[in-house]
Amino acid sequence: MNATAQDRTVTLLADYRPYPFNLTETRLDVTLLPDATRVRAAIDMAAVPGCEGSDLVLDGGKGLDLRSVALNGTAIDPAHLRRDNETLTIAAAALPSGRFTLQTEVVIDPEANTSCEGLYLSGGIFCTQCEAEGFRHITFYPDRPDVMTTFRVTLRGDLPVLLSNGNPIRQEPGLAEWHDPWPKPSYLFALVAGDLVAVPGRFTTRSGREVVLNVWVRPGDQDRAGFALESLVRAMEWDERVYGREYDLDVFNIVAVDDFNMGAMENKGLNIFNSKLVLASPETATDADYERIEAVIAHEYFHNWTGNRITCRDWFQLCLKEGLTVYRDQQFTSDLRSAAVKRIEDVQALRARQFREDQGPLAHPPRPDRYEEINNFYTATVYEKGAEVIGMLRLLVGDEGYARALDLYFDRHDGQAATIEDWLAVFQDATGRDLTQFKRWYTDAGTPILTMEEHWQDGTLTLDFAQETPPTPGQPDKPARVIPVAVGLIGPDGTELMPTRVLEVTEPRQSFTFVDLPARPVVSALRGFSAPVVLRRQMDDATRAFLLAHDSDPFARWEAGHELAMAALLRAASGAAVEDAALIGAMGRILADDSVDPALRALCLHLPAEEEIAARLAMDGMTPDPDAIHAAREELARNLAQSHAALLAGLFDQMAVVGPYRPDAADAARRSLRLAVMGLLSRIDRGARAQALFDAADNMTERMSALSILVRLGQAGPALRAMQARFAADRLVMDKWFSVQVMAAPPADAARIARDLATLPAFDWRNPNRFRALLGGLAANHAGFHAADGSGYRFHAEWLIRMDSVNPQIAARMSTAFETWPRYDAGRRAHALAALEQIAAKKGLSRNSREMVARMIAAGQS
Ligand code: B3K
Ligand code: ZN
Repeated sequence: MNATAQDRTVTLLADYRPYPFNLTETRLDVTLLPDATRVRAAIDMAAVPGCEGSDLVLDGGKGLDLRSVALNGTAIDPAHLRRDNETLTIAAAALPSGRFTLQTEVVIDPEANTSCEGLYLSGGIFCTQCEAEGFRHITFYPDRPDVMTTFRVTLRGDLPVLLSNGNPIRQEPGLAEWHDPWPKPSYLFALVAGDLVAVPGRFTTRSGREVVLNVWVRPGDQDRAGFALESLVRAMEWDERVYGREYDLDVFNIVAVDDFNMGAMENKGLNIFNSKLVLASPETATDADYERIEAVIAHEYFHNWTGNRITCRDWFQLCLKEGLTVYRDQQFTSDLRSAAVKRIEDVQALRARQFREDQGPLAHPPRPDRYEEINNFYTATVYEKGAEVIGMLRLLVGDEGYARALDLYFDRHDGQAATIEDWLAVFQDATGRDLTQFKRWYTDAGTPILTMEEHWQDGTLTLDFAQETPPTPGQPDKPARVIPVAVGLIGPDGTELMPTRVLEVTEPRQSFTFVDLPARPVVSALRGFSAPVVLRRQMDDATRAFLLAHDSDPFARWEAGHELAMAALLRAASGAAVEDAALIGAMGRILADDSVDPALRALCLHLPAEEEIAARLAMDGMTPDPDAIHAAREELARNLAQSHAALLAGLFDQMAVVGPYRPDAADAARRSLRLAVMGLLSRIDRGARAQALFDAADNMTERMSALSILVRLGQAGPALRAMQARFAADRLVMDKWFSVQVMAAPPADAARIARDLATLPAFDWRNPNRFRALLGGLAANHAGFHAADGSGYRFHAEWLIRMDSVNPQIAARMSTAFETWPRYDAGRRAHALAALEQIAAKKGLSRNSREMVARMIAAGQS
């Protein structure tokens, strides 16, 4: 590729320039027809003082069939118009001075749009997805987040329901008019139209505004929308109580659609959701689904303030809204459910997705400074690490400082498109703390490795820290960051010697001392996972077991157990004999401890995932062998089951939940322990309990857990057939049916099973959920995806190539299955590289996939 051609595709943070026009109102008049929707836009605007003489550049792609362009009602001389593949430019010479109205008319074809971006049809329902750059597929517009204005929208069409943002102004058969009084960028625009029914609710804000709530679903799905509606009310109450944020329109609409590229979208007053994050019944949704629905409903609602009222200046600032909104939804779930369990789950997810990203070719900072395709940057780093960074900020400035800073943020930036610099300035101004060094968390990629050594002498304990962040693409050297390390000291009898203290490590090497200690304590470090780092310390199994038994910090307690299991697995996976006596003893004690929350016990029982073991081996400079890792983990699970057979059998009975299914945290906790126990017992009971539970279960949580065991044991045939017969018409359940068969399959069979499933008529691969179910299921089967013969890689590459022409966002997203390829052996690397090169060679490959695959291939050349 020649340099100029490549340069044009890259967007740089350093190139940001404000838009030279101010918009004051946008009026859209949309006549909806599946194959020829007419969009008339009238945009009131004026040149920004000092920018008179600028050409008016509007974004808009090839899919817009331009019928007319006028200024103040007069058609523009075509000599003043210029169009390329991505823009329409009106020459400055044609623009009136002062305020003017630009009018355009385009015709688009939603029916032909398979990308789930812009205006498209999902199961006959018109819907939109405009973030990040979808609005430009609907009409010509300055499609960038710092251009904000109010919208008036008229929708016409022979459709029962016609929805857009803001408040309803006029509703009559075939026509609806909406007005959104809050200035917003185009990425928050939405319309939905079709045959939908509402599950209604109400909410009165604390200042007395009456808000009509609706969850819109397809006729027949009403009985599965109640939990989403309840979750919305809980989120609205919580945001008032905890952040003092009220809702600001007369209506709040949520719509569930079946074809959606991600979880949901926070369009102002009209959130659009993937139906899997709205529809739930005990028969069809698992405990994890319920928890996720509650969290995502809250997340999108919370965006109303963190994202919509205050948005991002440009897409490099994405973590400004996403990191903060994830942080807020995590707080919400902690408050409503178990804070300890939530923290552990979040750390597990962070390590599985974000650490993995940081350690591979796709590493980037929470605030990147270049991209080719912004949709490739809706990542774990931007979202989850973005949230961790806020958690650290809070720890450094304290709860009160955080509350003051947030109040100032809302006061100062309401109605604005802000930056990370604005965000940090608010914290500096509210608390007086200098955040210059802290900012590196936003600008530098990579997970710091923090080494801690302990020295004990005459009642004084010294902790020596050293920090180092490995190089990441484009960032070879990393200066030291500020790392808050929450530390506790535990005496030999298990008592805490002091309240938890937060040490601030700011230097490459730094020491802290604790004096006048009566006896050498056990150090509990990185409590609550106080910073997203890898902590390295020498610790023997006995000390880990001690922390698992005594640590008062639930995260640190779980971590000690996790490390105990990890140590045993690392030894076994690198060929040493399995030594698991310490783990087995410690597990027995925690399992039998009825004072410990069953959910926490369940988490302790889950052995580290194969992917995590591989990551750890790679970080320690070894080449992970997926088959050896799988075998080691299987053996350890069997040993645990055999050693604790009676205890586990007792717990399985004790944890049975009586009465009808309820998705609340207490019942879910009991189920989680019972099902984790069943998983271990299946190693010795040949799946007898799983089969019995599958046959008797009245809920999807138990049914799926049982089914997964049966698949692993290779005896799921009848269960799979029964499930298919019963749920054939339920897309969400059938997604689970596809996914479990590859995810839990014996690794040697996984790729073949995936291939067979892909031939079924029910494999409606254009549906993002179905595609993700199968390819994501295989990617989650570590030893299966990384099969030594390359069969997993080939399967993926073939389908990614196919999907790329239909839905580039999904293809690019799913290509991340390959991001760890450089860590494996030469044979696997050759297969993976061949698969990536096969994708790269595809004619007409999308910008999305091209960028992802090029970044991953580049890792092989360094
Ligand atoms: N803001 C959306 C994500 C949009 C993704 C665009 N590819 C959902 C969310 O984070 O709430
Ligand atoms: Zn979000």
